[in-house]
Amino acid sequence: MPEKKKPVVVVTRKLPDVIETRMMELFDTRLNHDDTPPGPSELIEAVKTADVLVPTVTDRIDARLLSQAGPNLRLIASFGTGVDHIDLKTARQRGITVTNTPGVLTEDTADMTMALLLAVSRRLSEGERLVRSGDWKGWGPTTMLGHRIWGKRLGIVGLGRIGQALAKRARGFGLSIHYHNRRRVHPEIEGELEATYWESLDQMLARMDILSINCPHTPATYHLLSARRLQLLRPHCYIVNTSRGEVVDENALTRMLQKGELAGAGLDVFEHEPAVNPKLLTLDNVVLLPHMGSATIEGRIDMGEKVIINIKTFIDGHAPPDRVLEAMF
Ligand code: 8YV
Repeated sequence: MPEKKKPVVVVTRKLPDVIETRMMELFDTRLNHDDTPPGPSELIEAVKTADVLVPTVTDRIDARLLSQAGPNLRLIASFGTGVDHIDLKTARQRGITVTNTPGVLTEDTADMTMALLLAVSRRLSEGERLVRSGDWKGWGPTTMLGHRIWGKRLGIVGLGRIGQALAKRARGFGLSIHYHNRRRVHPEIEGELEATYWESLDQMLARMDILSINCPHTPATYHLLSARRLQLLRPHCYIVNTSRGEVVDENALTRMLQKGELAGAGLDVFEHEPAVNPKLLTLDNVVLLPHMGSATIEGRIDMGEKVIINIKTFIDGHAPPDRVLEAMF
């Protein structure tokens, strides 16, 4: 019997070696060895030739690109949890299944959120810059004072998987947990986290000491933290974002930080990545990271394994475990 033709899988970025090796064994895989993000023409070529496309957050899979897809493209197995870079509606209309990699980056992202929360409130980056500058004159009773987080109120916008993992950690640091969600979480989870639900985001904002953004970016959450809502936060409040830059109006946030209308911000994500509002770079009260919330070796391998399982089950004729449905977002 002739051997079944392997599906053509186009991977847009460099993935961990073990993942790439396994993909080469299983599929007719086209890798990106030097990790240069593909330009528009390379993406068009990819969707024309692939049976399966494996993009990441840095690839814009919009309606225009999908309109150029060849008849073989049946699956987009994204390497990542967020799917705001993919036009899900157009994919569905064209009969293309979309999968993602949920669950495996929850703990790493929650760790990074907690790290940013501490870094901004205790001025870690500023302190480090001071030591490295050689200008440190020694300990002083009133130098480098930050704010205590124990006993403060943490408002979580989006108490999903990552939000809950953050809440568990934050409780250990003595923070009380407040949250706003589209839907209230199960009473058992609320009880376990001793979390207070705020149906009104506006009301919650006005009462928090620290705010963490943990909801996905969707049309409904674009600029959820608008200029008007940011104004509801009190001037001593810190804001942390490890979700997507688009959820917060970055210009409005920057203006408030400049004017001292907010105490500080810890940002791992930006509205126009990799571009960062240049004014943010000049501020001392912000900690800025290059979208590294889930960047652990273990996490990347787990994500790759999820991608492989999704492709394998799909080509074997089954529903892949991490199918993304528009209604989920
Ligand atoms: C990933 C992320 O590293 O998965 C996500 O949604 O934001 C990141 O942590 C990235 O998306 C990989 O494509």
